Amino acid sequence: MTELTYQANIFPGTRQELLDRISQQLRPKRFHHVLRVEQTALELAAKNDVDLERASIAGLVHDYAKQRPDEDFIAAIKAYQLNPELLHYGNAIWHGVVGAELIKRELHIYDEDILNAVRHHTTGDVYMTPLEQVIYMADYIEPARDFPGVAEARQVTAKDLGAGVAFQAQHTLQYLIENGLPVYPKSLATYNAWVPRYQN
Ligand code: DGI
Ligand code: FE
Ligand code: FE
Repeated sequence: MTELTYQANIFPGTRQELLDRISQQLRPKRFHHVLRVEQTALELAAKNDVDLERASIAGLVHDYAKQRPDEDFIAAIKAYQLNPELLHYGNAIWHGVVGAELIKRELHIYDEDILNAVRHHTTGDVYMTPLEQVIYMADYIEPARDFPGVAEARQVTAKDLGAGVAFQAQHTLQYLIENGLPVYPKSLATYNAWVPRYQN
């Protein structure tokens, strides 16, 4: 387990202070998921030349808002004048897109690469920086994830981060459609941007 010493003042405090803030927001099971995502993100970051401190912080905060009540998200969508279309979705979409706004204001993290990694960690996006790709994939393949295909997802991602993104985009869209769930437009855009590109 890697415990980074933060040096870049991206979060105004120590890693332990960030852990304390996050553990106040999350039940233990979710908190432990977040720790595993951080570790997986550090591994993917090292392999893909991504800044380790940003990978650690983004991994730790990516689900910061996951256990907030719907009213908090609805209030934030209105207060910060986010796209009103968001009101048609729910926690699955809000905890990333709206969660980033709460992280900015409550944790004083202003690094846009980190905030975008949080915003896009559930749906992906057409363009994703290497850090955004690392967080999107770390969340999907952290060691406790157990779904049919996770072993292949880990193999593909170890070989090529972008191919991992394509794998997840395809399988998530498939899952949503098979279960009759609403597809957030960005999830479809992610599929179109990434999946055909990786077919050979
Ligand atoms: O927060 P986590 O559980 O760690 O993981 P996540 O943020 O990737 O959320 C995964 C869930 O989000 C999974 O159940 C599928 C769902 N999801 C992803 N894209 C969409 C979506 N749900 C809806 N309704 N629409 C989407 O486009
Ligand atoms: Fe999440
Ligand atoms: Fe997560």
